[in-house]
Amino acid sequence: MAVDNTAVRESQVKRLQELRANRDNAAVEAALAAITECVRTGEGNLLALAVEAAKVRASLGEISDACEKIVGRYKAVIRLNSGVYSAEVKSDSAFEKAKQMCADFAKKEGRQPRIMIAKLGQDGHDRGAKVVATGYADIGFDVDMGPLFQTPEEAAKQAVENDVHVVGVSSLAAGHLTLVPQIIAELKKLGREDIIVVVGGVIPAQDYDQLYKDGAAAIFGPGTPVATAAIKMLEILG
Ligand code: B12
Repeated sequence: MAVDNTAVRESQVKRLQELRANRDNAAVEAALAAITECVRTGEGNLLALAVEAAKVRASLGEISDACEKIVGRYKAVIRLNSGVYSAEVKSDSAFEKAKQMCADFAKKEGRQPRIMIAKLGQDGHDRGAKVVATGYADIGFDVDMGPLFQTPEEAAKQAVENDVHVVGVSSLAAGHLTLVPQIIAELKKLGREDIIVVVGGVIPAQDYDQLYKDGAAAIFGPGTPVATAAIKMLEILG
């Protein structure tokens, strides 16, 4: 089934507006203040207070914000391993070819090809991103791993600051039709249309045409061998 990302967002915004218009806002404020106080003092039962806030129709975002005022927002750190991929595929001919192309690129350009793997929006699936980040590093790419939950603007800024050749958006939560054009537009705003954008992850076949129209240089779905994607990217860069 196709997910219409814009329609989902619009219906969520509408439901939140209805929720806020039809509740006792003073009761919500009091319940949220009790949460903030509990987090500040460490006294009381936070779960019970969150349930009370939900009963008076506070949203999950508001409940999180009430905690965040004191403890800030949790930042997930993506940890990468290196050498795992190369240890497994030593004698693979595509892997050897990708390594050679990478070396040729470095000779010509004076530096390794550099890729930033980006996780945009609310998509928390980080396994594919980690797998490909490790694989490309073993092939010889310089790899930057963006944090989870970046906005397209933040990711484009990081890509430009690090002067990457490629941004690889890993998308598994159906945000690609919105987020990919946005990051391409942000790169353009920063004067770096030359940075190519490729997309990996779970992308339904019927969305490929639109993504190409939006400016994606290549799309790599589940099961794409890492070396095959690397060769394709190096061909595009070449
Ligand atoms: C594991 C998993 C989860 C785990 C994620 C754990 C984690 N830390 O990553 C958990 C349980 C948390 C989860 C949650 C959800 N999930 Co989930 N999940 C999966 C599952 C089963 C496997 C994904 C995976 O790890 N694959 C293994 C990795 C190695 O493969 P990969 O990511 O595809 O990467 C490969 C390629 O795609 C490509 N690639 C990927 N990224 C990149 C980047 C670049 C640059 C390149 C070149 C290539 C590339 O190369 C990789 C190697 O071949 C898939 C189903 C599936 N079979 O794909 C659903 C799936 C992705 N999930 C789905 C959904 C709907 C959700 C939830 C929204 C469910 C819910 N209602 O709460 C939440 C969303 C949470 C969030 N905030 O993101 C849907 C997405 C539907 C869509 N895209 O239209 C899927 C497809 C299941 C389905 N059939 O409906 N999920």
